[in-house]
Amino acid sequence: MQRRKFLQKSSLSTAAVLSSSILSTCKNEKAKAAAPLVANAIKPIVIATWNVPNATTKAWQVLEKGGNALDAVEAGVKVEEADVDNQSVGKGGRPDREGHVTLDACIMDQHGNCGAVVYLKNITHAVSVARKVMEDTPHVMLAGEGAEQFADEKGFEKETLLTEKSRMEWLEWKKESKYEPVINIENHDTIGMLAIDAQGDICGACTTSGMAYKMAGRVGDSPIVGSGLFIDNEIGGATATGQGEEVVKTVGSFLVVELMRQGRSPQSACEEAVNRIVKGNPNFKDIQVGYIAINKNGQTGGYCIHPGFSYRVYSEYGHENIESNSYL
Ligand code: SD4
Repeated sequence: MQRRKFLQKSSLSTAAVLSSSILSTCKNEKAKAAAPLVANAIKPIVIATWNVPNATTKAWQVLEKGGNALDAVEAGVKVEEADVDNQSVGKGGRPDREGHVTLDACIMDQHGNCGAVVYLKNITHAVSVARKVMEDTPHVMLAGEGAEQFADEKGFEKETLLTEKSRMEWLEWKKESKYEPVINIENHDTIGMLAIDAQGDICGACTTSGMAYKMAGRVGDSPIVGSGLFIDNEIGGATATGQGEEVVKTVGSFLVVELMRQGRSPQSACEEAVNRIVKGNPNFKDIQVGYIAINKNGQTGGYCIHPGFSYRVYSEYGHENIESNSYL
């Protein structure tokens, strides 16, 4: 029932999207820019990569009380960062091939402000350090030792991020030392989250420990604004999961948002972004990438290369895990 209501509401808001795409065909560029994208908007709403009910519930609780989307996405992804059983993000993450857990994260607000940390060690809540970079520095990204020093100055607690479980798995991996990313190993993982608050503002966050057994120093897509995450408060937002190198090469999340700007639905935009990765890539069957997106109306979409990726949506019309459609 909840799902039906959710879908009905989603298709209701299609009317608004349709009117905006009709407008977008008119010759007057100014009229195009003024397209009423927010009629019938579903808000508040939160969407996150993978089946992360605890994270989306946390974000929803912030939104439900009238909190803003930035606080919601930060609070939501922090749940996964703190969860030692989630071995793709935060504390408990799988290490690089030298046994170090290094975190990448970014956050973006409704004004186009963003902050990111890359190759951060010893701090669980990388997303909160990223937010401090955004709010308290003149920069958008801090890396490695500098990021850790900044976190220290801001009072973040230092912790050992490598758990016994992840350490034992790494020691096992070292016996063969083959870097072969496992498709859908995450099942709930690197978390990318997008939210629209009651004011209609869109914000997003993305946080990860990166690909397991990556080379020391490797940085993926997740902290790269435009690749792992992108928000344009007039249009919508997108975020990515999976093999970051492919997302970076196609500037994936920015691409999804730009396609929505051109009138595509979130679903269609995610599909095109996956197609860009697949097209002309003989190795695409060895790669998993998944995108999720939301537009200003609260319409959502997701798409991936391999089956097995899902995303979670929470709005007043329901809280559900949606199996993403896939290229293969
Ligand atoms: C990365 N995109 O570091 C991240 C990893 C990931 O599910 O999403 N894993 O490339």
